[in-house]
Amino acid sequence: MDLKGKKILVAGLGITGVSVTRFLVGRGAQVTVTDTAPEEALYDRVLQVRDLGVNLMLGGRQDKAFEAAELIVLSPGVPHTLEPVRRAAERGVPVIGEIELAFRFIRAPIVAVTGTNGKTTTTTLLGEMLKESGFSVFVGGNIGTPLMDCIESKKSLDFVVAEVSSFQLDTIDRFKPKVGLLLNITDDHLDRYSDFNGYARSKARLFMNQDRKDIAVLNAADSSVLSVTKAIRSRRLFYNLEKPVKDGSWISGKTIHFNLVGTGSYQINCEGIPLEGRHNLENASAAGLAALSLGGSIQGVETAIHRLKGLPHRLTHVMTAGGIRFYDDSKATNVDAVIRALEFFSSPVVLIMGGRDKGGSYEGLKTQVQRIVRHVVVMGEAGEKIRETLAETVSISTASGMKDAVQKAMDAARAGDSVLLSPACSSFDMYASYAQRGEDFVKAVMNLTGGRS
Ligand code: UMA
Repeated sequence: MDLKGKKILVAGLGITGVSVTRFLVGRGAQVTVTDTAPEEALYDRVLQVRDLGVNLMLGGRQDKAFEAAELIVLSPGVPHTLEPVRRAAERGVPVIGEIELAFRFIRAPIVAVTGTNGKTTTTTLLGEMLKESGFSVFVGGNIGTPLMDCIESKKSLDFVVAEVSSFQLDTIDRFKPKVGLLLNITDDHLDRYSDFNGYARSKARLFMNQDRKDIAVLNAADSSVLSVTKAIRSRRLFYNLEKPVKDGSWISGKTIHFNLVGTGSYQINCEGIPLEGRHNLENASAAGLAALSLGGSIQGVETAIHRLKGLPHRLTHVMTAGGIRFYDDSKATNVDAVIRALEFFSSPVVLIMGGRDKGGSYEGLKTQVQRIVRHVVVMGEAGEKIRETLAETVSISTASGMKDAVQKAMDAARAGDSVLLSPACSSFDMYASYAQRGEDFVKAVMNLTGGRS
């Protein structure tokens, strides 16, 4: 792809925009960067690109910039359905995302992981399995490090392991992973897609350029995954099966079994691994299949499964005070993730939920809430909608912010209960990220309990 002298618009100055801008300037492109936020709000990021000689158009509408571009690179947070983007595409201007641009320059085979939940854990595990098998690996994408960042690295890479979101898949063109993993599809991001099918179709784009030599690792227990991948050309490896299979993986008790045509049969005992819960056995099965199919060793796969500790803000035990256990699950930004978290508990839970609504329904929570939740505290923009859905199932109070939410949860909890932050919503009404929300929860817990167990 020749970028020299090309007029390129980079839309969005977040982590992605900064990396893309640096890369394009390095390749001699004439870059304009737009962001709808004002300069004051983007201060740190403006500093990172200011001296690169790019044209910055910040705040307000930027239709003119879209009209002048010969190529548009969208950040994942900028919908490809925006009016100026659509008009440019209709005029024949290529509109791509960062992972597509990166794909054109990355030489190592790409392994890409998508799904509604479990992406980050699976991506991290897979990276570790390949490293433990002796390969040189870059891990990036939606996990927080743009894929572009591996291109200028001097290190020669055996594999690039990428976590990819539906937003990123919306703007691919030729992106073709050697191995693609689709973990599950449940309601999420319905504020950005017309309906569930639109979201599911976007996930299936992961496989659209794969051929018979490529591999799709698919969750056999997820009917939406099966339905959107019926027509793909790739070799399919199924996991999360109950019974032995010829080419795939199944789970019995705490043991994961792998059977791969041309590779062999293996089993791994997962008793006592740090990643708890059935869903993590599923994540480990998916990652293991991918690693083994790429030549990873069973020892490498096993070592990574036994070593990897839980990632931050995913059902993380913060502390125990006055007999009440506090858990930070701020990463649970959709209903399915909250259900998974509640399944983990066998004693009553006081649940803190809410944030920015994503357009789905909270109905799916009712069974688990009825089973194990003593009280719900709602907050943020979605608070009222959650209250309306669960009002007849459980007692509910409304909090003005995180500190108030933790206080109300402590008032409702009894010794032996757990207080769980598992919001089912994005954080963007109150915080810059789920991580910041989780940190605020931990701070409130520390303040209100005096930080003592
Ligand atoms: N912006 C515009 N116009 C718009 C919308 C946004 O100019 O119409 C601007 C915003 O003002 C902001 C910038 O775009 O300054 C932000 O861009 P971005 O939202 O794409 O954020 P990045 O910092 O580039 O982070 C993105 C991913 N963010 C999203 O998908 C929302 C990060 O995933 C990812 O780690 C990073 O690229 C590197 O690949 C985060 C995420 O929440 C963790 N992902 C969603 C999820 O996991 O559910 C998909």
